[in-house]
Formats: sequence, C-alpha cells, structure tokens
Amino acid sequence: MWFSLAVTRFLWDKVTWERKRFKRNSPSRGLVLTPQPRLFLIYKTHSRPRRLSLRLAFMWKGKSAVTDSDSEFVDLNPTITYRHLLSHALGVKDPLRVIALCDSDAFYAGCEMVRLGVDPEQPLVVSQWDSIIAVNYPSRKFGITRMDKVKDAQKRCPNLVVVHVATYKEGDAEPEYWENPDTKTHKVSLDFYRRESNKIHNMFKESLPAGAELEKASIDECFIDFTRPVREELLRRYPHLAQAPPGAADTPLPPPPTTVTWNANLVSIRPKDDVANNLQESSTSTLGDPEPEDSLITWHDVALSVAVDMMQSARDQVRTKLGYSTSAGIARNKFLAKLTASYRKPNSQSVLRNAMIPHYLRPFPFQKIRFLGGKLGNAVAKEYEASTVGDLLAVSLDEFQRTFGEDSIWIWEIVRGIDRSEVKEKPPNSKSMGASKNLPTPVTMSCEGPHWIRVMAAELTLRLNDARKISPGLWPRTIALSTRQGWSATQRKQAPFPFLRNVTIDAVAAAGDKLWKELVGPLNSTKPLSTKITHVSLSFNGVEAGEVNQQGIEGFLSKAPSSPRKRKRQANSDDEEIVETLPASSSGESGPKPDIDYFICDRCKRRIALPEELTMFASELDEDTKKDALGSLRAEHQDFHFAQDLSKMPSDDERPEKPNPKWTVQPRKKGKHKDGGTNGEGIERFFTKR
Ligand code: DCP
Repeated sequence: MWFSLAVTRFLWDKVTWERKRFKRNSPSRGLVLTPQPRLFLIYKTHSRPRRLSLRLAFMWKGKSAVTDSDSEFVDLNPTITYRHLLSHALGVKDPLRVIALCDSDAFYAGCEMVRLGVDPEQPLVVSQWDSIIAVNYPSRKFGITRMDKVKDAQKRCPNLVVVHVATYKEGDAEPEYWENPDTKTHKVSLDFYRRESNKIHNMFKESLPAGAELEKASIDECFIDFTRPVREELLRRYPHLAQAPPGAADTPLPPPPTTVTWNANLVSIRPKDDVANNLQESSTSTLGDPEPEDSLITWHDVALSVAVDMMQSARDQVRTKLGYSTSAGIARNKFLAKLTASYRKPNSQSVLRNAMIPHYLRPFPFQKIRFLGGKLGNAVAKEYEASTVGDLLAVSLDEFQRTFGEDSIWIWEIVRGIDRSEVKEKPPNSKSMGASKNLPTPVTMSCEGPHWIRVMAAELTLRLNDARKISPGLWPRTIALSTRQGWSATQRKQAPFPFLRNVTIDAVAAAGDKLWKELVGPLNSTKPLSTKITHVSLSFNGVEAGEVNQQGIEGFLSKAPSSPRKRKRQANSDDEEIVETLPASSSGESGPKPDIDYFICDRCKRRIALPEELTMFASELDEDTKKDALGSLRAEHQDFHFAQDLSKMPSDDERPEKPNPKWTVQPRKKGKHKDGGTNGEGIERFFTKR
C-alpha cells in the first residue's frame, strides 16, 4: 500500500513538474491552456538501460485543438491578430510565416537535357567515369538509380543516353565533353552545372515578387521566404483586414474564407486520395468535400495558398525561359518546406498545411533529418528504440536533455516541426574556391606535379573569372596547394595571391608551381618521392571583393588591420606566412629595389620584401603601385610586432576556446549521462571539431 502511494505521489509530482516545464518550453505564445487540460500518462519501458520513461500528452480543448493525437505539436493553429498582420517587423515566430524550398529535378541530368535539347521523355543519365551521378525521371521508370554502374543501367534501358560530365585536360581553358575521358589525364568539371545553377537563381530573383527573400541552399535548391509579399497580397485581396478595430490591434482577425483553391498537391493523410488529389501542377483542387481535418481553413492556409501561386509563377518562368523543371515545397518553415518539396516530384509543388504537420511528420524516419543521420541519430535510435519521429514524440524534453545535454532541445523541437532558422541571402561568392583531384595513378616524382597544377589552375581561373563577371573587384588573398597520400595527413602550403586585372591560367599555374616546388620538390625532378601523392588540390582562399575603383596591387595589401587577437593567433602559429611573405630575389637590374621592393625593419633588422608573386607579375605593376604595396607591408609588419608583444602578455586567450560550431560526428562515451556542458558533455560529445 505505502509503495503504491509513494509511486502515485512520485508520478503526480512528476506530472506537475513536467507540465510546468512543458509550458515553459513551449515555443507558442498563443497557446492557451483550457481550464481543465486532460493529462495522459504513457509509460514506455526501455530495455537498455531498463527504466521507465514518462510521456505526457496534453489534450487541449477548444479552438487550438487540431486532433487529440496532435497534442505533441504546439501552435498549429495560432490566433492571428490585426497586429500580427499589420506589423512591419516579421520575425521567425510570425504566425503567418510562409517558406518555400524549390529544388531542380534531377539537376545535372536536367542541365544536360537542356544543353543537348533532348526530348523530355528521353531516358538520360549523367556519368562520372563509370558511375552514375544523376538520373532523369524517365530513366527512373527503368529502375535506374545513382547506385548503378553505367553498364548495368544500359542493360536495363538500351535506349539510355549517357552523358559523361565535362572534363579538363592539360592545356584546356574550358572544360570539354570528351568522347572517352580518362581519369588518368582528365579532371572532372562541374562548372557548367554551377553556371546553370546561377542562371536559375537569377531567374528566381527576377521572377519573385518584391519583398520575397531568397537563399541559395545548394547547387540546385533555394529557400524563399514569401511572408512579406504574401502579407501584402492578403491585404490587397481582403482590404477589410487593413483596419484594426480602434485601440484593439490584438483582436483576432475575422474568420477566413471557408474554401481555398490550391494550385498544388496537398500533403494528405489519405494516401489513396493523394493519387486523385495530387494533380499535375497545371490543375487545381478545392477543399470541397474535405477530410475532417481539412474542414477548418485558417488564415495561415490562405497565406500558404497565396505563396503557392507566387511560387508557381516563378517556377513557370524558370521552365519557359531556361527549360528547367523544378519541384517546390511550401510550409511554415524551412525544415518543413524542405521535407514537403520531395512529397511529389518531378515538376510539381506541394503544400503542407499546419493541420497536416503531425500526420506528415509522425511516420517520418527521424534519421533522415539533417544532423540526425549519423552517430547522434544512431545513439538516439538505440537509446529510445526509435525509428520514426512518432517514436521520439514519446520522449520528453527533460529526458532528452538528461541524456543528450541541454542543447538537445533542438531534437525535441525539430521532431515537432519547429524550425526558427531564417531565410538569408548569402554573399554571392564563397570565400574559397577549390579544384581537387584524386589521382588514380599516384604522383611518384615531383616532375609529374605541374600537369595537375595546370589542369587545376584552368578550373580555378575559370571560376574566379566567372565570379568576377558578377563582382569585378573579386580577388583571393591566398592560393594554397595541398597534397595527400591516401588518408594520411594533408601537406599544405599557401602564399599570398596578387591582385591581377586579368587572371590567366599561366599566372595561377605559376603560383601553383611555386607552391609545388616548396611543398614537394623541383618541378623537373625525376627522383622518386618518399611518399606517393594520391590527392592534390589547389585553392583560392579569402576570396573577397576589393574596392572596385582600386583594382591594383594596392588592394592586395591594404587590408583592414586584423584584430590583435587574430594577429596574435597568426603570429604564434604561422610567423612565416605573415612576415617572411616570400624572400625577394637577389641582385641585378631587374632585382628588388630598396624602398620599392623591400625595407629593413628597424626593430628586427630583417629585410621585409614584397611577395615574389607580386614581383613575378611585375609587368602588371607600376612603381607607384609597388610603393603603396610596400607601405601596406610596413604597416602589416608593425602590426606583426604588436601582435608578438601582445602574445607575450598573459591574457584571457590562454583559456581553452569554446567549441567551434563546425562539427563532425564522434562516438559518445558509453554510460555517461550528463547535462549539456561543453567539453564533450551533452550533445556536443557526438561532435568533434573538423
Ligand atoms: N550529385 C552528385 N553525387 C551525389 C548526389 C548528387 O554528383 N551523390 C549531384 C547530381 C545531382 C545534383 O547533385 O543532379 C543534385 O542532387 P540531388 O540530390 O538534388 O538529386 P537530383 O537533383 O539529381 O534528383 P532529385 O530530383 O531527386 O532531387
């Protein structure tokens, strides 16, 4: 008896505590508890470790309820007021937020179909050596997948068109579609797809209504935040919404229309209806005789339907003007939009209404969610014997945090479809550009390097020049060469790269050759290397826009002074690269001139010279430019001494740095449960610095 009383008491305490915490952590501001929420306790026994896990299900009554079983999902039908609609500050918690993810169908294959003008029904795959990397939709009907080898795919579909990606070979300024490219001499180029991707992105920019935010998510995907233009369209279509009752901006909006026309597939809980209801993009469906959960149209549904039309119109532009077929998903946030985009492909768009979120998410294999695919996902799966989102809904936030640390709140949220990340346009150019090659025949002599340097230089040159068409002042601060044997440690050398008005393959290859000489050996040496090189890469780093009207070498060195903290780190780790940029060559008429090519530092008495890369391209430079460059070099050198002085002083920096958010997954230590601290505690123990 006393035992059961104690258990009852414990459970009641737990219920009360869980309820408080649930309320505290609920992201919903609009969530209103009815006076008597019904509490359900569900117990789940775990075999390893054996314990009881408590699950609470709150069943809300009233307008906020979606269905009883949706109670783990909060805020599915938030109250929307005039203030929400009329506010100019639209944040990630906006209840009328509408986000789309648009994905090109079988992208590389689509690019080749457009380039070759093949019939849309023609099966086509893109290959890289003997592997398939993209499969168009007509080929998928033959069961061909990316996992197949070209020969096997051809057996399944004798009519198959196989396009090998373009490749560079030494001496090419542009990649070509060679008949029989050889991995021993050629290097794959994805430049064509990158260029087409930019075209599509620009077409979206042109076609989207004003106020839509666009973010390139990958080579063939972009997110679009339609919230602002949708808001404007709602006010245009329903002008009575523009007038809040005097002094009562927090009044809920009047009821929305009772039907909505959807120019899209509706994510449905009834698979049989999907077939009938999920129409081709040109057709429409009306919520006429709906499922019970369809019956209540909300203002958010209306907002979604407006975004659907906007998305359709932008996709039509891409289709008609560029020839690309795309698919889109439209929902309340980025995570859900991405999931929804693959609901029906190709050439289609799908909508996830808030009411459908629980039904769509619950059966979803949670390890397909980003960041839950690796060891963390495995550990979660094992811990809770879970495979679907629905399984994880049974795990309380407290339980997650006890086992995986404080930060695991994101798991708790993401399985409920909560994602507050913004759609943000990234700067058009990545800060680095790389060209790399896995060498099927390893390099065993130093003299074999320049061939690959030249092939990679061609690719880098093309990429930088392409990027300069958009941002003319772009230039990389450094060029780096890396080599590796198998998976052993990478050897790397970098040097400053000068600003050149015309970046040529010769110039990039010359800088690459110089690095090769320093890292591997003389360019003409036939002496066997101590290690066989199986991977090489050449990259531009710190690619940034310079001043457009200051495109000389002055731009190269006149960078903003680094912060002492940053300089200190550099000074400690890499003196050579800061100070001894590269020794100037010796004497002779064309040799370095004091006060122009180098100076002697009063403090360290070293000769500090302009990098050889600058003097190497001397024909590009006039004396004034060199003087300016030298001035910058002096300032930078003083900065170096300053940083060195600083580094000798005790400082806060001695403390271990906080973990960087760039992570890779690492096994967790067994049997250690604890609370989310750093240093390998909590969720962070599943990740390690890259
Ligand atoms: N890609 C690749 N190797 C992979 C995956 C993809 O080279 N392992 C390339 C080829 C794809 C492109 O990236 O065309 C985009 O990849 P997606 O995963 O988006 O696949 P697709 O666009 O080809 O097909 P889907 O329509 O299913 O998205």
